[in-house]
Amino acid sequence: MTLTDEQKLSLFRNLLRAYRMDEYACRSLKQGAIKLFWHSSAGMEAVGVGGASMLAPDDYVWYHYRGHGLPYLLGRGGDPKLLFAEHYGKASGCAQGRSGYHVVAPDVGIFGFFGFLGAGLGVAVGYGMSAKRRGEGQAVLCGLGDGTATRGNIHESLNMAALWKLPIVYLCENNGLVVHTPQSGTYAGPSGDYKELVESYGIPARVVDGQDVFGVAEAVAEALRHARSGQGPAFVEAKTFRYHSHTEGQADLRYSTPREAEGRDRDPLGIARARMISEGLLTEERVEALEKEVETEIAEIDRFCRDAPDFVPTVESLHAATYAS
Ligand SMILES: Cc1ncc(C[n+]2csc(CCOP(=O)(O)OP(=O)(O)O)c2C)c(N)n1
Repeated sequence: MTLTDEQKLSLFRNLLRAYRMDEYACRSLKQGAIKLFWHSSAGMEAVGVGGASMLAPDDYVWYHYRGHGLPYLLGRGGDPKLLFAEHYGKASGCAQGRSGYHVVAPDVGIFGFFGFLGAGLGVAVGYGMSAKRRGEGQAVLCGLGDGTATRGNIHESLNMAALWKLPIVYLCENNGLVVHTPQSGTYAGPSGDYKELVESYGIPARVVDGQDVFGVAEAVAEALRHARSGQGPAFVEAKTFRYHSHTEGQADLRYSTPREAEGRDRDPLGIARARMISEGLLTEERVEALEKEVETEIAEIDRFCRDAPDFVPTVESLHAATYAS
């Protein structure tokens, strides 16, 4: 699949937004404006942005939790104001501030998230079944980390999706770390690729450079074509790099070595920027102008979040959000 110039521009713009908004989230957490925590996606934004951008409007997404779904939400065209207001614990957040960090955006096919890693693997099968039964060509994008890929239910999910030929694209964000344990301590597969495990279920799998937003987008677009054709699921494994520690602000989880410096030569924004300029799709001045636009958008988000009314928990409101009656 060859991306159009328009698609490349949109991918670049959303990557830039994901990148700068992650920085904003890290700052806001430090200032105490974000209440709970932030699992930064810094260094990994190209995977969610690239993958989610290739979906059709009525497709479904179960996102990988880094950046709390922000790269996927932006790729889908969702509204980041509501995500941030949720993190600020505001009543105008996407879950009325009740969750503090779980993102829901039904307008773009994001129906929630689970604190329990891998739960989305099972739910994606259900969404895949529903899409297949309705026969309207919908697909499901199921993001997961490499640690999540070592959970037992990966087998149930891959097995049933393959058996029932469900239209699911798995997008594995392989950053080689589970909290701070390297992949060599969590996965026995000899090559370190999940591809070999996935292919044993007869599911086509591809390993791509997760730092290249265009490469991820092309691979996911191809995988979606396969999934929609009735041949069953496909798996894309994006090798990526996490800059920050597991979550922001947890001193005990800080790296002893500066990973950020280590990964800078594979920086997703730097790679995309260089490519856009070398292909003549952007100039330095235009990139600067886009940076300014994103800065303005972030200032508006900040104002929106700070001005919004707080979520005030009451027994009734918590009950209403949890039970049907
Ligand atoms: C079932 C379950 N076990 C453990 C955790 C705690 N936990 C949260 S994130 C995480 C690491 C996940 O690693 P990975 O899937 O590779 O994603 P990454 O953080 O590397 O992007 C763990 C162990 C959890 N949320 N759920």
